[in-house]
Order: sequence, then C-alpha cells, then structure tokens
Amino acid sequence: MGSKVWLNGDLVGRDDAKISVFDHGVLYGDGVFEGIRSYGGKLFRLDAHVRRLYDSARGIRLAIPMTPQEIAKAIADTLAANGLADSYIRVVVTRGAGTLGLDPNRCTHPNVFIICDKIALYPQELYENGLEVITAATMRNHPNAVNPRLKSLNYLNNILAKIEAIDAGTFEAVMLNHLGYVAECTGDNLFIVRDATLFTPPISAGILEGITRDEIIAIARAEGTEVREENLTRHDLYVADECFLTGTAAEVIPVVRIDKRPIGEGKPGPVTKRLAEEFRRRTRA
Ligand code: PXG
Repeated sequence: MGSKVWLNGDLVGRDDAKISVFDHGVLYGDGVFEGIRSYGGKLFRLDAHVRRLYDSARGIRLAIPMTPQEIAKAIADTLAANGLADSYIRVVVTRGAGTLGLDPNRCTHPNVFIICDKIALYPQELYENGLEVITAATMRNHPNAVNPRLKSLNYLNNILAKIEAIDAGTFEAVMLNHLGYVAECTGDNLFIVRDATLFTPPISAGILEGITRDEIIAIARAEGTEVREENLTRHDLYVADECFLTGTAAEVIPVVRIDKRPIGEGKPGPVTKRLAEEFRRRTRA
C-alpha cells in the first residue's frame, strides 16, 4: 500500500501531496507543526498535541480552518489510511499561498497537511549505551523573538545547532538560552539526575513544553522521585549523576558524554533506565 498524505481534507498519494511555492510556509517558515507518535495503532497523547498545535497557531496569529475535533479525526484517518501501527505523524499548518512580501493577510487560505511515516533519530544502539552531545555556540531563540514554546516551521535556530553537533561528530547539541542557562536540545528536552532528584529547565528558560517531558515528570512523581524545574548551568550538567533527553521522536535516550566529559559513570544510570522502562511500558501498554 502506497503511503497517503492528508491534504486539506483529502487523502492523496505521496507524490500528489503538493502545495504552492508561494506558500508563506515555504517562503518565510510561516506556519506551525506537531510531531505525534502512534504505538500499536493508538495515538499517544493526541489531545495534548492538538492543544499545543492550536496554541502555536494562536501564538503566530494563524487561524486553523478546522476545529480541534476535526484535526483529531483527520489525524486518526491518516493513521488508519497508512496502516502503520507504530508511526510518526507530522501535522503541518502553513499560512497558505500568498504574494511575495511578509504580509500574512495576503494569504487567503492556510494549508493543512498530515504525513504518517516512520522516524528514527538515533541508532538503536545508543538507547542502550547512551548518546554523546556537545554544547552549541548557537543560543536558543530569545523568548521575546520567536518563543521556543511555539512549534513553528522556522527551525533554523535548532538546525544551526544541529550542524554544530554533526560537525563535532555527535548527534545532538545542548542549547543555552540568552542568559547562559541550559534550555534544551535541538529536538528534545533535557533532564539530569543529581542525588536521586530529577532536574529539568523550567518553561521560562525558553524551551518547548515537551509532551514527553511532561510524561516523564508525571512518571517520576508517581514513583516518588522528586522533580525540580530549575535553571541549570553547563556546570550542573558536567557534575550530574545522569542525563537523558526526551522527545516524541527521540523518546527517552540516555546521554553519557557532554563536551567530551563523561556524565556520572559514563554509562546510562539507574534512574534513567527506570524512567525509560516505565515510559516504554506506558506507550506500549
Ligand atoms: N524541544 C524541541 C525544540 C522540539 O522540537 C521537543 C523539545 C520535545 O517535545 P515533545 O512534545 O515531542 O516531547 C521537540 C520535539 C523531528 C522531530 O522531526 C522533532 C520533535 C518531535 C518530533 C520530530 O526531528 N521535536
């Protein structure tokens, strides 16, 4: 079965899923998106993703021409049409085709499309042995510029940091915010463990309010682990007992080296393993 893309109300073949080169999503990165996983044919935390999509759209003053219920149904229909039990779903809303020039009012109709495919960010082996990361020189977007809470189509900030990671021979980069505190990685949130307490940067550090992050915080609290959302410095990372990243695409992945420094024992720690195991159980349940 060829893959189907949902485009403005129709399920079309992958090669027929086309939008205009005058779409401001293409010309200016003017649009928003979501990345959602399905496990065993079930959409993981769909409502939270739909809500964030609408928040992002509101943040850029883009009116999605559908209700949240309609979007949720379109996502479910796309999943069903592709027959993938474990999949990655990309929902995109662009400002739509307009004229050259920034004015979004020249765009009459947002484009909405939904792709259902597979995603593998990191080699499987790294989920067992841990990932090496660097700190990027590129700082995370200032919250008063493009707020990182918005999942906008302009990911250049993250892409520039990702290039630094790749240049350094690693897969991921830690991004600091304008104050020098740890924000997040290019497509994942960051956690550390110190003395059996879990720490993660607060939303006010200028990060995406990750749904996997939220799930991990809930899992940790449910098992009685203290979780603190606090500003972290690079030094906090270097002296951590454990470190791991969370994201829809990445899921939960241990970090064992940052800027060539081993974290803790230099291998995935017990708290990370426990939380990753429970995350696996909840998603595969
Ligand atoms: N921070 C950023 C900047 C992200 O883009 C996360 C954190 C994690 O959020 P969630 O809600 O997914 O736990 C993200 C999410 C991709 C891809 O194609 C990236 C993300 C999600 C899915 C796919 O690289 N980033």
